[in-house]
Amino acid sequence: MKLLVTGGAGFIGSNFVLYMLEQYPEYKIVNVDSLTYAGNLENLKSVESNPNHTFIKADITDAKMMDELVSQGVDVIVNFAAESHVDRSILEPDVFVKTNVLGTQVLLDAARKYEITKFVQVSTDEVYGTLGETGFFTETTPLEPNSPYSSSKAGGDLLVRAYNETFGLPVNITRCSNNYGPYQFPEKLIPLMISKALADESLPIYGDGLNVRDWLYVEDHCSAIDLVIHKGKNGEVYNVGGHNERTNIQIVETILEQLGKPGSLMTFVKDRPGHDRRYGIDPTKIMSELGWKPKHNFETGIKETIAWYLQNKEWWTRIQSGAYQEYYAKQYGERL
Ligand code: NAD
Ligand code: TDX
Repeated sequence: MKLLVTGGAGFIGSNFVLYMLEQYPEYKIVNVDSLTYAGNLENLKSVESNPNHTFIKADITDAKMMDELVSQGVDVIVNFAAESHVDRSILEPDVFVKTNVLGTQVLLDAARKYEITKFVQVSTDEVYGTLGETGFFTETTPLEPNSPYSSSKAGGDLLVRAYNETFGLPVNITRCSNNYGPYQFPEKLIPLMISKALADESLPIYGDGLNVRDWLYVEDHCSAIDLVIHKGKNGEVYNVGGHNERTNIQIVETILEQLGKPGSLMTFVKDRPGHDRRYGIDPTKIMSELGWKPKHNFETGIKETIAWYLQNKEWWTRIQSGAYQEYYAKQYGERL
């Protein structure tokens, strides 16, 4: 099988490429990534000389290039490429629409033209909007995205749905909850808080810190996508999550405790505009229909993740220079 994986130099995409090359040593992977601030070839060092992995630096909005790549015989496209950070989407929404909506349409056109066997759109629970204190997102929950990021992901999802209905393109959409694990860019909650705590700097908690996220170890997300590629029923959406809901304060307290740092580092700052209160995934469909089961529980997963960031300090300190500092000042400058 030949897979075209987009965004395979980012957090989840690179974990997925490494996972698939290990699971299926005979599969060929063409990894397309434009290497934005979030793309990092260091994540792929261990497969640099693997003849079944080819990296191509290209933008998914480049129709000519995507046409050329898909024309070379691709079975499945897995689309991870996206602008993925909610706070950045509030500062600069335009690139989110370009990559997440237009980029998806460009890939869908190439997929359709060369009649690939499946298009997998890696989406997010954020397209469903926000939950109250009870209930869960199911695949039939209406889409009510609240941020420029989530609305651009919802736009991409709707195009995927339309290409299935209108052109008969075989597709699946996965909607996963918050991921954590190795290679996550230190702008997202868990790696940001680990890096700040290690530097004995303030940990910026938005609002009252009681917003709830449903955390899944990245490898469990990869195994879900693997199953969807091989067993997903045409046109279906699959929610992915492991019932690991935590408030942001709980997450930060766990990190501080494990690093032996004081609670006084927690700093409550101005809330994120449009901040979704709670996400919670109902994964019944993928568990009962495809037999998916997460392997990692949060207690061990977070320990392993913290250990990874401690062992790979160079990986994230290199990232936290130049452009990252500018972003951090813009995002947190007035808040801290
Ligand atoms: P990430 O920001 O770490 O990685 C995104 C990758 O896409 C980067 O390597 C970047 O260089 C690449 N990219 C961006 N724009 C591109 C373009 N125009 N052309 C080609 N490549 C481009 O994101 P992530 O956290 O790994 O998320 C991957 C996917 O999973 C996204 O689609 C995201 O919406 C989805 N998702 C993420 C989470 C999460 O918790 N991180 C949860 C559910 C779904
Ligand atoms: O400095 C911070 N302080 C803070 O309190 C940051 C960066 C975040 N937060 C809060 C906001 C959220 O309630 O922590 C929670 C998690 O924030 P993020 O890590 O930015 O993730 P989130 O907004 O939930 O979105 C993530 O999960 C779904 C990913 O970034 C998306 O790509 C994915 O689709």
